[in-house]
Amino acid sequence: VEASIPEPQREAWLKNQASGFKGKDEFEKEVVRHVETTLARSMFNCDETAAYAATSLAFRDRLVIEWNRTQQRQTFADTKRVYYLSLEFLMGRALDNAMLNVGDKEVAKSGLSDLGFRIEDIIQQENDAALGNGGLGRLAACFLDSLASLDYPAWGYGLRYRYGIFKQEIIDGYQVEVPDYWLDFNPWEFPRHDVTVDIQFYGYVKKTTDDSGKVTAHWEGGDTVRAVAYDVPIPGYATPATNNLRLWSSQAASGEFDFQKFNSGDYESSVADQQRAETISAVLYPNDNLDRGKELRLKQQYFWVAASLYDIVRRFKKSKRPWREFPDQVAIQLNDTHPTLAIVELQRILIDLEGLDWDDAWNIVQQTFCYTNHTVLPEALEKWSVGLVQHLLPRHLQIIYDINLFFLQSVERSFPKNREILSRVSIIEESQPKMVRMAYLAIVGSHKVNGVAELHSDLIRTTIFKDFVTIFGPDKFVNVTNGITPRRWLHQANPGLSDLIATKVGGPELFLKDLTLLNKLELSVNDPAFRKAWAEVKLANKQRLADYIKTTTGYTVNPIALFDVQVKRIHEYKRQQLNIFGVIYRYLKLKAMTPEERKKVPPRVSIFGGKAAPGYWMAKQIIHLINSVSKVVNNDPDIGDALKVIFIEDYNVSKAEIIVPASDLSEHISTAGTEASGTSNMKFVLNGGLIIGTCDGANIEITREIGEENIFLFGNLAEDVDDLRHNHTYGDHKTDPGLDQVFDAIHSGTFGSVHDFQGMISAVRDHGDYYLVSDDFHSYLETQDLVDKSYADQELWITKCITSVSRMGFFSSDRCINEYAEMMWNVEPLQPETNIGTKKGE
Ligand code: GPW
Repeated sequence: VEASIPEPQREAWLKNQASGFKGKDEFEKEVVRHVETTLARSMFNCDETAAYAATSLAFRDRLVIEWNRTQQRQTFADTKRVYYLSLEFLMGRALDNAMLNVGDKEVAKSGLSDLGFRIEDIIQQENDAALGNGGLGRLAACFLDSLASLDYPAWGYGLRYRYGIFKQEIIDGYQVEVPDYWLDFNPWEFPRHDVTVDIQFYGYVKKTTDDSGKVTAHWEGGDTVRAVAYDVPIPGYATPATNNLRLWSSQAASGEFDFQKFNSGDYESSVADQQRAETISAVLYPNDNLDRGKELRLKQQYFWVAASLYDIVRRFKKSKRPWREFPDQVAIQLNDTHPTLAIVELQRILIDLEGLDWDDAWNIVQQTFCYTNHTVLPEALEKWSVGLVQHLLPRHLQIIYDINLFFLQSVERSFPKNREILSRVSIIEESQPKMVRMAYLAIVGSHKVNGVAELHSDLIRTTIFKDFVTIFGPDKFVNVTNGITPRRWLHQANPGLSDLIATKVGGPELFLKDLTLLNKLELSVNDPAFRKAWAEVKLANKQRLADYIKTTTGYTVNPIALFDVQVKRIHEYKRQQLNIFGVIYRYLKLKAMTPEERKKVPPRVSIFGGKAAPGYWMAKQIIHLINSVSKVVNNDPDIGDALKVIFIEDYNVSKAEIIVPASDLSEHISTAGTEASGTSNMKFVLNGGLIIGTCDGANIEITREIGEENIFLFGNLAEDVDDLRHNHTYGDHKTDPGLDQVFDAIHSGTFGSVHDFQGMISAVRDHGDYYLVSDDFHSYLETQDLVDKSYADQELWITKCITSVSRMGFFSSDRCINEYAEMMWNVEPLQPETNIGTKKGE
């Protein structure tokens, strides 16, 4: 159906184009209008929630205008687009970001004040969009911000979960999960009830042969579920460019089937069908760095991938280009292996539905896809049982087998008579049951594969993907070190520091667009007024966190104390246990001191936060120990301000925005070789905090950038981990004596029943200490002592902080996105000035 308005009627449209508010009076008018009409309320019935809604709608109106223009511009320009496929987008709140990017936050501030509200309170009304677990999901969100800010024509594709990551409550020291029903009111999404795709599951494959002998496969039968698009505008900073994030929601495919059931009185079963369909996009799987192989998860993956590809192909087909030009128009980035079925689905579309030859189709597929690996942990590498794939996606399994056959044949040609390599690289693992190795499929179906920090990229090339480097050559495997958006993680989270920096390096619209400009700060490192202002900003941020801790936990912490922070998902490889054992050691030492001695110890606040996957028993035990230690230490009259231990409940993006700017020291202490990159390490340093960390992930590059003298590194190196583990099992291995003291204290019941923490102790003493907690304990304690000494010299400490910030420009996600664009996607920005004009007949 032609939806375009004919030429003669367009004048009426042009003269009535929407524009959004200009200036404070119009802003106020728009807010009042939205309260009174959109929300049907009044000044006698306008709470902060309503003010939030109306403010958001006023900014949304402005956003949407640029969004429409950007989409039109991209359509007319007809250039190559990037599609970022991610099962997770950990967006956080949108209003503050919209105000920053649309501009006019000041207008909103004074307008809201006229209307009786404080802008900070209004911003806090919004629920976080928490459609992700941790680093991987937040990286996707930072990438969307950079793609828009750099004017790249790009779309994100994901799932519209009804429930994001669960909310964490701590009850009696234990984690309790509460559902996150965030969609209650969400002004940032636009349902597109006209953009739907019907997705098929189960069924069987029939093959037909035509007169020329060509065989075609037909996937028939099974169930159908409808995907409905929900679009979220993604505004760029200091550019009108506004990209689109399309999230799919599942519904029952409206069918006569349901209707017939309903009419025949089978109402309950028709409702059950409806609910089964809606289940697909109902909830985010809460596992971080862990693959559990659940059927519903595979359904989610195919549902999202198939809907997204249908959409991408539909858009391409409008251009009427030949298929071989598909990779000139489309780059698809796979965020980890979760969307790997997209490779198989595109091959299926091309051969079964579009009639291309296998080889032509496969060339197009390989030229289209790129894959990012985010972990080397074996338990996180996705595998699906052949039986499950066969059952759910029978045609896809056939194609996977064919991909594998042709791949292994080509390997055989290059490495004749090497049976070993064939079984090692086979996409099908010949285990019981047989498994599809998704990472291998992703590598074979892509033209580039990247790791997310230098060490990690080296590790994948030399360990888990070694054979593939031999087969495809080294150029296929590249590194793109992760980054973070300075808009949210400096300017929004830390306006005090951002404003101070602006006085030295030029306005925010300069350094927030080119973060390397921070290096100008180094010229001011000895400027007394600047240093004083720097210290004041940090103290104010610490006071803000101290207030937050007081209201949420009841504990009083002294903002003068060193704030030592570890906030991230709870995982044995991230080693929160090392941190809390270190805290216990410190506590025991304090207890053994005289009051006079204790007064000389630099006071510390150890702050933890993070969620455990609901089924991860050991991670839950770690949370319980932290809370138990917190209770004992914080209520011990001998200790006072010398040590406080705080667990912040329900760590999420919005809480990170309060916590990150307030840290003096943050902990990034994973067992060497296990954390692919880490990204909060970058956030903390960018906000003027120092790091204690292992030689792992991006810590190594942070060290290279800021200088060894500005970071507290400790522990064993990645290259020694295997030998150490071997020695745990086969050598005579003793627990570190300091750690033994800690275990003795736990055993004596100081922190409650030993039984509750026995698992954590056994992991070290009896089960091989896989994460090297004991091996690194001494080095960790020594380095913490060095931290205390350094912090005592505040002048030197501030010099370290300022110097570090000035050297953090490399870690902007803008740099990352430019690297992806050049090395992997071959796409260029589309400058908003370029006025392509209106095509005839469009
Ligand atoms: F296992 N990451 C994550 F690789 O947050 F899939 N969740 C995950 O499930 C995985 C990785 C996966 C993280 C890495 O742990 C972290 O080191 C990295 O900085 C981040 O992904 C972004 O690359």
